[in-house]
Amino acid sequence: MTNDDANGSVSRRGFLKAGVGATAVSAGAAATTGTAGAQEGNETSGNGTTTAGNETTTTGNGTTGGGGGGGGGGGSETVQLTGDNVFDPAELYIAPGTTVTFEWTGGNHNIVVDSQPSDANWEGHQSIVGPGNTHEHTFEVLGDYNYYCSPHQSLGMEGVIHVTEGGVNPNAGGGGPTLPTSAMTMGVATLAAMGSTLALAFFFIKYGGDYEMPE
Ligand SMILES: [Cu+2]
Repeated sequence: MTNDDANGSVSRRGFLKAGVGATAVSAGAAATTGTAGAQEGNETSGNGTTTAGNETTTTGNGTTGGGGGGGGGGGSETVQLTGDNVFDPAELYIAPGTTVTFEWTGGNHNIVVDSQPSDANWEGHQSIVGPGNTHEHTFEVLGDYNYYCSPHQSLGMEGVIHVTEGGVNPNAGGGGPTLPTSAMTMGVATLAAMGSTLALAFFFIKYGGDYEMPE
């Protein structure tokens, strides 16, 4: 309706002016669209990158959460010996030099070291004690430490501590392929968003130019 009138009047008022104007508008549109595209690109790809970064960080958290260590040495973790007859957490990834505190929170348990690196010297806690007791050990040697509670081993009260560089859980890398996939999905969505934004910008500028031209 109004658009038709406007377009009609533009075409009636002279091709020459419209032609020159259209060229100018086209150039302007190209420039402006380019700017809009660049801005949009910055924003969207910035978001995309940030999201990907967050996800990567999440992986890091997962790794750190599993290992807790965070930096070699000085770190600390806690494993509880609970009334449910479990070590909590039963599996731990820590960096060398991390001190693990075992806390008896319920029931009577002990800590028998089943296996550990040949040059490690963790002795565990042979005597069976109850809530309120603690046992500390600083794990310096890389490798796996398997341990169990002798009264409850048959119930599955077993644990393992993995001492790895940086406390990294190598299995957490399995989540890796998921990240690029979602990053790619994000990238496609970003491109689609950019494309539609560019199209919108183009039409806005084009019709906006036609409106202003009649003065
Ligand atoms: Cu036990």
